[in-house]
Amino acid sequence: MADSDIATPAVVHRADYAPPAFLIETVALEFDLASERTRVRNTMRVRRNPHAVHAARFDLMGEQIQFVSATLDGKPHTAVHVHESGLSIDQVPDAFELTLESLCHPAENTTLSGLYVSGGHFFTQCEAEGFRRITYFLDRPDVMSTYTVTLRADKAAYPVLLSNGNLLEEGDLPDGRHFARWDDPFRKPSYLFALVAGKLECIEERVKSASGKEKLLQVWVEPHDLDKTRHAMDSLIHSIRWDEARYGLELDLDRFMIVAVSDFTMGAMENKGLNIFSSRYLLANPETATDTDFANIEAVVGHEYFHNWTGNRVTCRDWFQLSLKEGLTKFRDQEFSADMAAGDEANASADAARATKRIANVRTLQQAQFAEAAGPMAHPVRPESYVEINNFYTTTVYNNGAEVVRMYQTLFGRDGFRKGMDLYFKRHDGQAVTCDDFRHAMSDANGRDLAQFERWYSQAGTPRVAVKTAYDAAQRSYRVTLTQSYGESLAAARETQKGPLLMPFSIGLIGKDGKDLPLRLEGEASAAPGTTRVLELTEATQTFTFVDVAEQPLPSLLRDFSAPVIVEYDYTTEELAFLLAHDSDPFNRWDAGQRLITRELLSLAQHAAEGTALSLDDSVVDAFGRVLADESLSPSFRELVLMLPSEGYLAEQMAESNPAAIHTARQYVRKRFAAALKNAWLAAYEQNRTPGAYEATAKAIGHRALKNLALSYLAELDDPSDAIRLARAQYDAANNMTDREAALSALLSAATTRGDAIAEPVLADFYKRYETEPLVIDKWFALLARQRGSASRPTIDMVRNLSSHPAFTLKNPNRVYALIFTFCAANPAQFHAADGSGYAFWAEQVIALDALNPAVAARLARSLEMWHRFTPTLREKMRAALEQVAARVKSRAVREIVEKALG
Ligand code: B3K
Ligand code: ZN
Repeated sequence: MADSDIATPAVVHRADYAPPAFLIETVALEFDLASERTRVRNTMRVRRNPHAVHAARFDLMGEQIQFVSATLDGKPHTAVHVHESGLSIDQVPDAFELTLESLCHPAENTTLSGLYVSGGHFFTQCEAEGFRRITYFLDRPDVMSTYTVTLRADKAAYPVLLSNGNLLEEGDLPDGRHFARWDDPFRKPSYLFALVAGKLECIEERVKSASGKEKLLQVWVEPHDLDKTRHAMDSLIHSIRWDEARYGLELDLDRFMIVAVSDFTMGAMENKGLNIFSSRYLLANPETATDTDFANIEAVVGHEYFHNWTGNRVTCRDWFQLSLKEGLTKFRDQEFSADMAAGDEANASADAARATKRIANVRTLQQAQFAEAAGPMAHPVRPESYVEINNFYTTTVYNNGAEVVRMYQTLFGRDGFRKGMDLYFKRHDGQAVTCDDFRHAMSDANGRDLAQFERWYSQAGTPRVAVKTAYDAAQRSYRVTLTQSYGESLAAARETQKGPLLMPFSIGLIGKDGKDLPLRLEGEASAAPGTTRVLELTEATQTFTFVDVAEQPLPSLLRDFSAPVIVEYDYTTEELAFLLAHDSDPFNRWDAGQRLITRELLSLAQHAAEGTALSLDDSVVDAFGRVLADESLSPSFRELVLMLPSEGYLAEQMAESNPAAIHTARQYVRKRFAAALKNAWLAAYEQNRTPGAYEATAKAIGHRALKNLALSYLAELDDPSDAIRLARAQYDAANNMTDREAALSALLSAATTRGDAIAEPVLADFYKRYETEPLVIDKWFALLARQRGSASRPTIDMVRNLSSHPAFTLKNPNRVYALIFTFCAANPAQFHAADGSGYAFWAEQVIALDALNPAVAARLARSLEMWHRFTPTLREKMRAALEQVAARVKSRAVREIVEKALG
C-alpha cells in the first residue's frame, strides 16, 4: 500500500504559509486495534482561529484511510465530502465538537508511516505527515492540542498498550480484550502522537528530577532483547541530568518511555513521552554492539530526549522551520556526547576527548553535507520549497543547522548562548515558532543585531574563505585578509546567495618553535588573554592586523572549525606537516593532516587516471608516522589522524570524480603507510590491547580504535600474515563486537589481497554465531557489501547473491541499509564499476523499494544525484539509470529526487 501519488508533484513554498483556519483544542482518540483493520474514533473540540481568514469549510487531511461516519455536536453530519487527500466538512459553526470514524489497515502498511505492524506489534510514526494516515486531521505542526487516547486490543496478543503522557486507567473487556487510557497534559502537534501495542517487556528505573519530583523511566523491547537495554537506560539518565545541568531544563512528564522497533525508516522519533527507536539505536550489549553503536545510542537517546524541550515544548510553525528543532537538537546532542566523552578526566585529556568528538562531527559535515550543498538537492538550512518534506531531513538541516547554532555559542560564549536559550523558552514555551524567533531570542538576550546572521538560514552552498597573509618584519605586524564568497554552485543554490555572512573566524598564530604567539590586534592596548582569537567577519573582504608579532608566524585558521566553511590558504607541504606536529588546537592539527594527505591523494589519483607511476614522498609518511608514535597524544586522536579521508569525499574533490582512480590512489597510500610504518603498527597493536572486562569508556574505546586501525593497515601488506595471525586470535578471544567485527574485516581484506578464501570459515562462524541477532546479521551483510572486490570477483556479484539470501528482505530498512546502501553509498569503487553493473542494480532496487517504502527508496535514489560530476563514461551510464528510474517510479518522494537530479 505505497503512496501512488499524483502525477505532477505539487511544490510547497515557505512564502505561502498561512495560519490554519481552525484550531483543534482537544482530541480524544479511541482505537480498536486489529492488524487487518483498525477502527479509529476521533473526537475533536474545534474552533475558528481568530487570527486566520474565514473559511467556509473545515478541511482535514487524510491519506490511505477509509471514512466511516461523522457526528457534529452529537448529531450525524452528512455534509462531508471525502476526496483523495482528505475530507471537507461544510456547514460548521464557529466552535463545535466533531467525531470522525475511520478505518486503516496496519498489516498492509509497508511505508512505516502512520500505524503499522512490525514483529507482530503495533507502532506508529507520524512525523512529518503520518498522522493523516491514522485519522482525518489538521495534520500540521502549528495546530497544537491536548490528547487523550484509549487503546483496545486482544489481551493475549497485545498485553502492553502504550501512548503519550500518563496512564489514566486500564482494565479488561469482554472477549479476551483489554484497554488502556492515556492522557498527555501538554499541548502538542499531531506529529508527536504515538502508540505502541504488543508483547513487550521493559526495564525501569525511578529517578528524581532536579526539583525533587519522582519520574518513572522505562525501556521497552521484545523479551529476548531485555539484555540489551542497560546502555539505553543509562544514556537516558545521563541525558536527563545533562539537560538539567547545562540548560536548567527538567523532564516535565511523570513517565518517560523509550521503545525499540525492528522496522523503522529513520533513527528514532521523539514522540512526547514515548520515544520510538529503530532497534539499532537502542539495543546494545558488548557481545552484539560495537563501540560506534554504543556511541550512536548515547547520541540518539540524548537527541530524542533533548527534543522534549527543543521540538516538543517549543515546536515548528511549519516544516520549513525543521532546523529550528533539528539543528538545535543536533547541536545539543553533539555537546552532550562531547561532555560525556570528557567525563571526569583531568582538563587536558577532557579537552582531547571533546576534540575527538568535534573532529568526528566535522568529518561528517565535510563528507556528507558539503557534497549535498554542491549537488542538485542543495538547499538552505531553512528551505524555500519542497515537494516531499521527508526528503528534507537532510544533513544540511541537521548538521549544518547544528553548526549554525554552534556559531551563536562561539559568538556569545556558553553563558551568552544560555541566556538566549532561556529567553527563547520564556517567550515561546507551548508555541509553534520559526527560526527567526530563535535568532531574535539570541539577539535580544545578548544585545546584538543579528540581521545579517539570517543569511546562514537562507543561503545554500558552502561558503569559502580565501586567506592572504603578510608579515612586515620592520613593523612587527601581521596582516590577515579574509575574503568570503561561494565557489561554483549549481543554479538553484546560486540564486539564494545574496551577500556576505556574519562569521566567527577563529585564528591563532604559531611561532617557529611550534608555540602559540600572543595576539594583539591593531588598536588594542595589550595582548588579549589566550592564544586563539575569534575574528568577526562581516564584509566580503576584511583585513585584520596583528601587532607586536616578533617573528613571521604560521597561521592556524578556523580553529575548532568555528564556521561551516572551506578555508583556502596556500600552505606548503612543510607548513602542513608543521601544523600537524605542533598546532595547539587539536581540531586544526587533525585538519592539517587531512589537508596534507588529501592533496597527495588527489595528485596520486590524477596519476592513476593517466596510468603513470605512483609515488609518495617519505617526508609525508614520516609526518604521519610521528603522530602514530607520539604517546603524548590520545589513541583516539591518533586514530582519527591516521584514518584517510573516505573515497567518496576524495572523489568529490576531483574536477571530474573518478572513483576507480581514487581507489587506486587511496589503496596505494594505505599500503605505503602499512609497509613504511609496519613496526609502529605492530607496536600500536600491542600497546592498545584492552584486556579484562569490556568497558565503553572513552579511553577504552580509543585504545580499541587505534588497535583495530593498526590491524586494518597490517592487512594491507602484500604479505598480510601478521594481520591474519593477529585477526584470527582476536576473533577467537574477543569479548566484544568491536574486536570481533574488526578482526573479520581485516581477514576479508587480507583475503582480497591474497585472492584466497582465508576469511570464509570465520565469516561462516560469524553468521552462525549470531543468526538470531538481526543487528549483527546486518553487520555481516554490510561487511560483505563493503568488500574491495577484484576483477575476477566484483563485489556486485556477491551483493546480488545476497539480495536473494533467505535473511534478506526489502521490507526491513536496517537490512536494506546494511546491504544495499553500504554497497551503493559506501563502496564507490565497486558501485561505480565501469560496466554500469552497479547502476543497473541500483535502479532495480530503487524501483522495488518505491512500491514498498518511498522514504527509503528516495534516500537510495540520492546515491546517483552527483552524476554530473563524474567522468564522461560513468556520467552517461548514470544518467541512463536515472532516466530509467524516473520513468518507472510513482512516489512523490523518489520523483522529487530523480527529477531534481536530472535537472
Ligand atoms: N524527528 C525525527 C525524524 C522523523 C523523520 C520523519 N520522516 C528524528 C529526529 O530527528 O529526532
Ligand atoms: Zn531530531
